[in-house]
Amino acid sequence: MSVVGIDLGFQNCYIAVARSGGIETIANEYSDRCTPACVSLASKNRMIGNAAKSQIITNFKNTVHGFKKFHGRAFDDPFVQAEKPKLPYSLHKLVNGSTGIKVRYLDEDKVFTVEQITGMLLTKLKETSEIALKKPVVDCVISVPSFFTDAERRSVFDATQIAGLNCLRLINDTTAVALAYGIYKQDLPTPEERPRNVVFVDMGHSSFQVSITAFNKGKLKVLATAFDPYLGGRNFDEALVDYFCEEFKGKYKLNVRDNPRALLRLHQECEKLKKLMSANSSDLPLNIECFMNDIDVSSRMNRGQFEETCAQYLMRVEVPLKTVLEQSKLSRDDIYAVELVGGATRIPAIKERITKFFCKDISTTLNADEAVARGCALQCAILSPAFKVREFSITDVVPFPITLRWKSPTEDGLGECEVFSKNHAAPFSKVITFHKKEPFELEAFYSSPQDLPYPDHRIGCFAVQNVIPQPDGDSSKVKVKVRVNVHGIFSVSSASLIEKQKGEGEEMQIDSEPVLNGVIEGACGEKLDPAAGCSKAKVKVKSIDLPIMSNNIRQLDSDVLNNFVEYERQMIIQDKLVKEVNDAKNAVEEYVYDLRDKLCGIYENYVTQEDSNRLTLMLEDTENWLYEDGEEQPKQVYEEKLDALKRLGQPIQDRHREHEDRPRAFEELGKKM
Ligand code: ATP
Ligand code: K
Ligand code: MG
Repeated sequence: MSVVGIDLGFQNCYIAVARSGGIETIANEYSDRCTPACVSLASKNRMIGNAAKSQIITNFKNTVHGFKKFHGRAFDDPFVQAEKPKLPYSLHKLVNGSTGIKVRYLDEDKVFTVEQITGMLLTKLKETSEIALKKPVVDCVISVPSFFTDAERRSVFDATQIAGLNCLRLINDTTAVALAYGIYKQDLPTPEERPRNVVFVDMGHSSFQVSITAFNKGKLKVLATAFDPYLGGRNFDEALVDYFCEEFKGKYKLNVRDNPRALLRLHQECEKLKKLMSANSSDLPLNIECFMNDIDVSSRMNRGQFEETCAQYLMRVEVPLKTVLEQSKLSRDDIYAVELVGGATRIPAIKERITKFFCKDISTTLNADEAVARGCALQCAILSPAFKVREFSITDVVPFPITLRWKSPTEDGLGECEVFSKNHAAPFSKVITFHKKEPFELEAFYSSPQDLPYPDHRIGCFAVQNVIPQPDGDSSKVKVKVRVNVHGIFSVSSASLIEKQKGEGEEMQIDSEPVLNGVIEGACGEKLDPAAGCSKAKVKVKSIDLPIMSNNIRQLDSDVLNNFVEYERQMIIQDKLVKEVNDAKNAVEEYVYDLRDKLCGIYENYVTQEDSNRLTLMLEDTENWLYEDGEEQPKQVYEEKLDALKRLGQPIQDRHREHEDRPRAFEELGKKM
């Protein structure tokens, strides 16, 4: 069983795995530990990660990036509508109202769901881990922003299934970081002592998250989280792009926004400039050759100007810091350390604001880019029975309060109750007792829509079926279990009807308000509520499971999901075929160059002039063929071509090798004698 953690970033993804030596982040085939969250569709195959990133400008209409926030969102969602004009690729409204991504793939117009696109990215990350671990990878833990709502989490979870992964936990970014911080600390306070409170700050490309976590030996408990879901590195890039677009309009009379390629190039250059300004406070140049209409553009900026240009974003840094501190009910003096991760926290002005707010030097003891992935891998190791790792219990929080509203067709009893308050411990199950004579419906929703970074506060409807009155006509006692599971996903997970047994003479109290009993779940699954199904008085009861029909849950139907799983498999096969053909073609090309070099080099004395001339001619023909008729051929044709060349090249190589080996053999012999 493999142990893999994936940081699924808006811009950058990282993979960490457990190996004998411990947790390590792994590199992809480009020797890069960062895999860009980028998918490029083409007429024969897909490119994913680094290969896709290099297509951003050349194949801009079909190269998809910046899609993480489309998870769980409707096409008409204000955020999606605001992103749409800024994207080089097209969005499309799907039949169910969600956000589709329209591209050309295999020479056809195709609309993919965001689950499919993230599924493709996860396929790539899965393959990368399989290559590193040299075995199949299925089990993993994947990070999501702490502010992701039910719909967004369900959507990411669907994507993991499309990629054939078994996601043991969707873990919040800042919680993964907390685990990476805490698990190796030898000096944490004992459970009886006051905990060590640490602030974790993560600003990535798209969002800003903060948590305060309390550590004791062997456990961490998130006290509170806060966020600005729309503040990240990309806002700073965009501010620079705006600035230079304006400048170039006056200076060069260029309308950069009319030219998607130029705009994308400017974006890339602005991001580079932004990073340079983090390390350098002097004036820095921005030069782009042949930018638009054959014009070279150039400009300059320094850190002071950058901070001025981005003032509106820098102002927002303090807000979540304040919120998280208030929510945790701690004072600044209770904070042991402030740890920063995420690329955008490297911006000096952001660091300064955080330092100033907490009146504390900030620590960067964690790897800012890899801490999330490492935390994910650690969680995966803890959950995996095959791996021995220090026990470490994790208690996370519910980011937004959840309320249940219930109604039945004829009974009055319409009511509602907040089942999970803000910052309630999670994962967590609760049992609610109802007294009902007929089936009823439970509607779950987020009860503070004003705090929700998501336009729709509904979670879903759960119909508790087969409820009947007691034989004596009384209401039946119905126990309903609601939970926020390890992924942070809400559900009404089970319901049962408690039937009084005849002759036991039970006097039951009719509750007007439902009774709530809570049980903390273990990190890896469900523990049963000890109180469920048996009443405290010694009354004989029978418990009957009731079916629950869920409705309006924003998750893919199983048929649709199965189709996507199958389609992803086909695309993987297609990519593999294309790769094999390309590899076969490259092998011919390489052989041509290699043999040509050697014919006038090391092979010179092992081939007659006549044969050499003939072979050189043949190599030249082959090279020309590769650019013409041989440009696109089946794999077999390339293999045959290579074989034909090798039939002539091999004897020369053999003669050369034999000659080289002979003196060496004598030497060996000499040593032995
Ligand atoms: P998210 O967490 O929002 O999903 P992500 O995890 O992909 O996004 P990170 O990899 O943490 O994001 O950070 C990427 C951002 O950090 C980019 O905006 C990048 O430009 C920025 N960044 C990286 N290095 C620096 C630097 N030295 N100075 C300023 N910004 C930087
Ligand atoms: K990242
Ligand atoms: Mg991130």
